[in-house]
Amino acid sequence: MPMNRQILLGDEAIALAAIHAGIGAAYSYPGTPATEILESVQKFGKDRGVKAVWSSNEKVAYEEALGHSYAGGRALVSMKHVGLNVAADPYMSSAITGANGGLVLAVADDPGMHSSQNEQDSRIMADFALMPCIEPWDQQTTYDWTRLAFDISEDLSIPVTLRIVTRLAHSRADVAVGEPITPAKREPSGDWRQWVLIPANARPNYDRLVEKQPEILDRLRQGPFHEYRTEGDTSVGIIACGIARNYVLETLSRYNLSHPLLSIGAYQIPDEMLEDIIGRCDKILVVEDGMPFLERRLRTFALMNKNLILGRMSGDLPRTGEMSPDAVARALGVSAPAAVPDVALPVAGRPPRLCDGCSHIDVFTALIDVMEDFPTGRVFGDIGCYTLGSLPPYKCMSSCVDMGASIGMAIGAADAGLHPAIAIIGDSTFTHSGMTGLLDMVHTKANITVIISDNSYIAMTGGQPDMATGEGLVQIVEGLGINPEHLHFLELKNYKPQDLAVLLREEIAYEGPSFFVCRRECIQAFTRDKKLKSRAAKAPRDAEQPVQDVRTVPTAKDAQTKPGAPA
Ligand SMILES: Cc1ncc(C[n+]2csc(CCOP(=O)(O)OP(=O)(O)O)c2C)c(N)n1
Ligand code: SF4
Repeated sequence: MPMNRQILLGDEAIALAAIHAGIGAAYSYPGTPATEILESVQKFGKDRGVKAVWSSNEKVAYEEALGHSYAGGRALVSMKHVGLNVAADPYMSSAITGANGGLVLAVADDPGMHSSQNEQDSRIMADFALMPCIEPWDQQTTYDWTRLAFDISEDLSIPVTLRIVTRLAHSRADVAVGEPITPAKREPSGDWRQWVLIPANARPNYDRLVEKQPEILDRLRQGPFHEYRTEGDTSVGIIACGIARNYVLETLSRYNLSHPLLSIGAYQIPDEMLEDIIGRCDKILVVEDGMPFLERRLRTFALMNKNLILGRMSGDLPRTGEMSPDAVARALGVSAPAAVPDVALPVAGRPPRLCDGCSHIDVFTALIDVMEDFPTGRVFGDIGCYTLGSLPPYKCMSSCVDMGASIGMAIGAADAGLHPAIAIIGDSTFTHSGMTGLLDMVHTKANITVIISDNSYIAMTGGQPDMATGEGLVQIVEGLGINPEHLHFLELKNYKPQDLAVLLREEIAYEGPSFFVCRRECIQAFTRDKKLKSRAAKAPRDAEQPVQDVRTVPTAKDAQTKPGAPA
């Protein structure tokens, strides 16, 4: 296969490989460190007719990809690890429906929680779903194995999970890339028993999934996913999963060590490889980024010899956080000084803060003013730039748990007698998973006040387009049942925070559900788009066009400026 070489991020390698494997569509909801996967499909797939869509949340993204696969096309769906919780419902059932066109889920975990609320490990999700899971160890294997994952998905008629971690997603390396292929067009699936999961169909489908497990193991055994070097000092053998292989190789080379090394790049793992290294070595060090997924399994094998397996659970490696060569070195009993000496940082560390001029600041200013009257009241927060409202100087947010949790938590707290219970949520978080909370609020006539702090973008993840803003949100909220008398839409540029505070006090006094949509654009994303537009206007032919999301929903402003556009 002819090759050319490119320097690629792990996320870019996935996108390019998926395009080269002939996907017709890619779906995602942004979330670090996976955001750049869809952005790169938009960039690389622009001229190839690949549809690249930001979905309203990860569950919808997964379902769209599954539908594409059903219809016979290859599809990529990408998300961060917590997104897979949101998509867990279709994900688990898709193991039973199986796939028609190749379907690959690229999920980016975040060990060390660089930008996440937890450290869960998607290998466990794939194991739970009984799906094949591939875990590349560098950018080259990311590219090669993503391509292979589509073939495996079609060969075995099952979605394939591709797990990467932050360090791989966000670092660059030289990658040999192959020629794109155009896979043969498949007919839409015609087998209703496969796809209609009523119990009478689901039971035999589930049996088939269980029976398929040895086939999955065989297929993964044939692939290039595991590498076993038997030479070296057998006092300790090392099993390294995914990117941890790099940390081990770096440590062995830095300290001139040699130990048997089994590198694992896919799950399930052939028993014979594990048995061989366990039989060959006195002790086994298991190095994996994320949770002690394999180590736990090996410990059960090795119950008779409790000291055989070393790793996160034995305390030889740190139980939590990102893996590193230094941690591996300490586990192997070597601890020379770090290769990179400490250098004085040119700038002092600073806590994160909202940008000057950020519209969320107006909302927090009003909230701080109002909450001074209610020392026992609480503001339930959500995830986005506005989460910074929990930190000084605002300190006016009491919770931030998962996307969309603010409204549900405020309802529960109000049910427990807490007053006022206020929820603050971003525009994208609201359309991602706040709307169902709003339905509960209306249905139970919950005595809470909700504020959408609407900045017209998904700012936290880099300013992707949102699903609805301004009037569009007001229509959704009204359509879901909020009484218009207690629904306020404030264009913040026309209001002072004191005006918002007055209205908030009035609605807190009202016993029942009330709602605010407070809108002003994110100053960063707005300025970026303005620059891109003026650059494009100056040189319409040559300008690098801003990447267009095929599903950018027209805003109320667009509707006014573009007659006839849907609102
Ligand atoms: C389930 C899940 N998916 C994705 C993310 C990544 N993420 C964090 S906040 C956010 C959306 C923020 O947008 P918005 O609510 O509009 O607030 P803004 O950042 O614009 O203030 C996203 C996508 C996440 N934390 N959890
Ligand atoms: S990026 Fe936008 S939303 Fe986020 S803090 Fe800055 S101005 Fe506010």
